[in-house]
Amino acid sequence: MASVLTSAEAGVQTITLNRPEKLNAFIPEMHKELRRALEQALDDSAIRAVLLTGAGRGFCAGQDLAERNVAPGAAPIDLSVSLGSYYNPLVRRMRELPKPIVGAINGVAAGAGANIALACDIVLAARSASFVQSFARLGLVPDSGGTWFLPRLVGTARAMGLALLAEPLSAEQAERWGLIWKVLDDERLMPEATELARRLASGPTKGFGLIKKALYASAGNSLDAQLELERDLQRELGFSDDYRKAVAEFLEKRT
Ligand code: LHQ
Repeated sequence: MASVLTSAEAGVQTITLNRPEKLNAFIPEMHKELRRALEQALDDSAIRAVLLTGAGRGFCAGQDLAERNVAPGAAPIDLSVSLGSYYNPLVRRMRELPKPIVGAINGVAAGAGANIALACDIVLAARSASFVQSFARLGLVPDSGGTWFLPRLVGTARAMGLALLAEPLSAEQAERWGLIWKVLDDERLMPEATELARRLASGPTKGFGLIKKALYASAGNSLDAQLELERDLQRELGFSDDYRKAVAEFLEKRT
């Protein structure tokens, strides 16, 4: 059985992490399949938005720890290898994909799974979902972008509490704190996430790609640098058909 399922409809590629019996914990095969699915989303011009979710009752429990169990007396495992080979390229690919990614967080998102959820551009979560920075329980630091995303999304005080205490944060609290876009009743999650992804897929893809670029660049830029970036991106978009058509439609009072 594939550990990642994909389907495409109405411009949206739906990617479903599919190891439900292990709460969609990552093994190398799942990383490889997810990478292929995201490459396809990048290359296929008919795909204009991505919807990422998990099969079963969890979104993703992070690294499959059965694969990272060090037996007594055995040589330690170099964890940087899996970050360098899999998790870091995944987070970069998601952030750099010039198409919006909607995360539909259907259940618990733990460890790297929580931070992959936060790497999506718009995060919707089921009311029963939760976010756990479980790394400290293993004596690890939050990875997959966690130490970057958390302080930027919720501030250092809350980021530190989440990272040090490794307690589950409910979807409702995550919404109140601004960690995610919106919490939805469980049965509304997939219909609303699909509708949102389709809406994004029918919008100005080039503009959306550059909105991602600008907003994510802002975290490392001065205001001056950001103003210049906005000027450059706007120049590029001002030459696009989307802009020309949208202005004409506005002036002619068409939608
Ligand atoms: C799992 C897992 C799991 C294997 C649930 N692995 N089986 C990157 C690079 C390299 C190395 C190190 O790490 C990283 C990044 C990371 O992601 S580190 C963090 C790894 N993840 C965790 O520490 C989370 C571990 N899981 C949990 O704490 C709980 O399972 C949560 C809170 C997610 C859910 O709890 P429950 O709802 O009570 O479910 P459960 O614990 O009963 O899990 C259901 C099954 O899934 C169970 O299997 P079983 O055969 O007993 O039914 C778990 O063993 C399995 N599972 N997470 N990460």
